[in-house]
Amino acid sequence: MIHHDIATLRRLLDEADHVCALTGAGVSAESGVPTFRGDGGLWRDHDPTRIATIGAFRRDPALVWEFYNWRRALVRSVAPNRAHLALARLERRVPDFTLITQNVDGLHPAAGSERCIEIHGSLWRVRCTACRAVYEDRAEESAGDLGPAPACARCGGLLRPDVVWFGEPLDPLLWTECVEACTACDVLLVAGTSAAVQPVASLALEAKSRGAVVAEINVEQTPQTRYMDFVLRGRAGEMLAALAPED
Ligand code: BJW
Ligand code: ZN
Repeated sequence: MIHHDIATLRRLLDEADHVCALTGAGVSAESGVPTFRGDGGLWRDHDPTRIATIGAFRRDPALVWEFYNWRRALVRSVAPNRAHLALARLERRVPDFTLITQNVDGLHPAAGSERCIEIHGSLWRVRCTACRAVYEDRAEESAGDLGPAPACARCGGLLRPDVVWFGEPLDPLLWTECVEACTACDVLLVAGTSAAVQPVASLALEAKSRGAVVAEINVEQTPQTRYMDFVLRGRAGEMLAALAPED
């Protein structure tokens, strides 16, 4: 049976020792960051899920960099929203809290989340396709725009965003942390994700099979809705603020 009652879920969160949250692009939507799928997902005429691939980068690195430069500039101009802030508050209230985000925008850390696994990487790191050097890079002076073919300071190789594209493996250490957190948690909140991308989507079912209470927070139904114990149908900002209200 699926519950829809915020007060009951809030009580479960108050009583829980181990809580996880898994977030996706919908959590940043209220900050003005476009999601990948659904309305408003297009970048110019391109489907972002076709640009965020290693194949696209090999074919046309300048086009892929144009997309990432555009996103970096966009994210620099926005701020964390009520959803990010509520999850940062929840972390401070729960004895053991792990936030797993698929988002690469850095808005969870910016909101004050300290234990945040950015499992698909970060817009604010780049790495060299030749020597694999990794650079933290916020490009203050260029407003986020690294140009069409940024070069490695060490070897001159082509840099790429340090994100995980389709067909690429996740960082194995971070992935192990995600699985451990989801198998040990009492409650898992799954917010603003279409649950379409593996292996991250499997974490919710893993948590459920280990006995966690799983709750979906989304404006729409997902393929996982029917497995949920709680479904809060609405915007992540409003729902998460109700689950973790300000003192
Ligand atoms: C709101 C809201 C509001 C809106 N409030 N809600 C098993 C079966 C089939 C395929 C595979 C499989 N295992 C692996 C695959 C292949 C592939 C995959 O999953 N494909 C499927 C699409 C079919 N997976 C991979 O390739 C992964 N790698 C891998 O498995 O490696 C294996 C390997 C091992 C060894 C060697 C080699 C390989 C990697 C996946 C990487 C995904 N990368 C991206 C880009 C990251 C960089 C970047 O951001 O630029 O990650 S793609 C994109 O999708 C991005 C996102 O993190 C990810 C998930 O999207 P998300 O966050 O769910 O966003 P949306 O837009 O889909 O949904 C938004 C949701 O919010 C919607 O539900 C809205 O309703 C909701 N919403 N406003 C609340 N206000
Ligand atoms: Zn290099």
